[in-house]
Amino acid sequence: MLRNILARFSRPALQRCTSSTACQVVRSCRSEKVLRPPPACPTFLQLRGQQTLGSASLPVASHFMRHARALDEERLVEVEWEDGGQSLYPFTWLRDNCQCSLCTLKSAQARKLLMSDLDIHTGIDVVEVTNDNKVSIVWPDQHTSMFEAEWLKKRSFSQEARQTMQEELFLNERYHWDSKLHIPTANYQDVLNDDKAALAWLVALKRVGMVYLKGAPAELGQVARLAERIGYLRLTFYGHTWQVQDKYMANNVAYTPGRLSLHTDYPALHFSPGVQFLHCINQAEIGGESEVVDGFHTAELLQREDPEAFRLLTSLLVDFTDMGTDYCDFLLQSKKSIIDVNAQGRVVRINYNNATRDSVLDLPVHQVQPFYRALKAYVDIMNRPENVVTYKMEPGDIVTFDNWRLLHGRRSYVSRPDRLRHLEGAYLDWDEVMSRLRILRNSVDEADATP
Ligand code: OGA
Ligand code: NM2
Ligand code: ZN
Ligand code: ZN
Repeated sequence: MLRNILARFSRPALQRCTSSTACQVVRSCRSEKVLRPPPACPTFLQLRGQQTLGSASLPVASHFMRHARALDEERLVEVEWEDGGQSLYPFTWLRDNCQCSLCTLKSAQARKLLMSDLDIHTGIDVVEVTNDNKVSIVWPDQHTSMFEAEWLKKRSFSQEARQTMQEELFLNERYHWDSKLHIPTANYQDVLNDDKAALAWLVALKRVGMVYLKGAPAELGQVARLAERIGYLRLTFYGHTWQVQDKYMANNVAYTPGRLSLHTDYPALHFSPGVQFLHCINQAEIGGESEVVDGFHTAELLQREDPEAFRLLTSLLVDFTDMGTDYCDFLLQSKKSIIDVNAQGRVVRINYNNATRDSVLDLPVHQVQPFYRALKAYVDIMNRPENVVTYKMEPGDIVTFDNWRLLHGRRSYVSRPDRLRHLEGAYLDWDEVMSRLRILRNSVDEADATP
């Protein structure tokens, strides 16, 4: 069941997924279900109904226009579609988005028209539907604009159309999980070589927050190759890629054999890395198991169970610090709330590493104990066995995950010089990952549409 769900995420049209090999690309490594959507998210069934991933990017059946007219009072153009539906487009928006070569640089798909040249009170002289299914507009200064039906349809201002478009662009619907998660798994070589496998990987990375890749060579350089498959990696003070090993005079607790409690990486950066890759080159014989938790799921549990703690963790700014020498010398300071929510109150990022949380705490004295109580409440929820997924990486395994969402940890291990535990890591940002996802989706769609 999960396999189908994940495969479906990666496909532009649900019904086209049935026997395709893309369905096999990302699969769960344990059997039977568990992605449980939170109450705030649509259920699988609802998502199925919406078909949000693909409807706008598919080679859709043409939308024909019956009629277009100017509503001069409201300064809106009303388009009537063949199916009887109507869409409204503001005059100002239409003028701003004229597609002619004076107003748009075609080679960059970018606006040439300057804001200073846009009349935001413009009227319309003539509007009509042409024989080749375009809206033609003549503006009062006799400038002419042409808009294709498909182009207009996708940009409809209705609530439903906007939601469909935003979902296609950003894949914001997420699947929350607990300890019963079957980590989506794909083959490393497939992801490098096959576009459908790469697309399935990135879609599951966005939707679920984590994908396990198996079958990489147990040698350095693989996280960099994987980053190049996407675009480029994110350089930080720990280097382009970094080696998680027991190091003498470690500049980070990660470079010791000690236990790492559940954390997100690098809250000491105001813009922390969105995505993390960890590649196991060598594993310890004793210890070194990995733990992961869905930070969004657990944040929503906190919100439900302890609203006051949630309020404090989403509002109080906590200081983080990191200092040392690696790529070069560094002395970072940041201020973040442990849980970031967006304007709609939805959890969008977790910022928490207990090792780099600063002893400088910029709070009035009476807020200190309430802050600790709130943080403890969140950490207690994270650590509940029903929320934690545990696994032990083997040489050649790569875990790829959403560092804005997952908290990850590592059990302590017995360090042996003759069998050094060694992971190679790299960071990326979500903009680059989503860019590759959109490009892959377009090319996979096109390949599928070609008979
Ligand atoms: C880290 C980390 C995990 C591990 O280096 O930040 O989380 O298994 N490492 O060593
Ligand atoms: N490393 C693994 O926030 C952190 O310090 C996470 C970063 C050292 C690159 C660890
Ligand atoms: Zn123009
Ligand atoms: Zn880490």
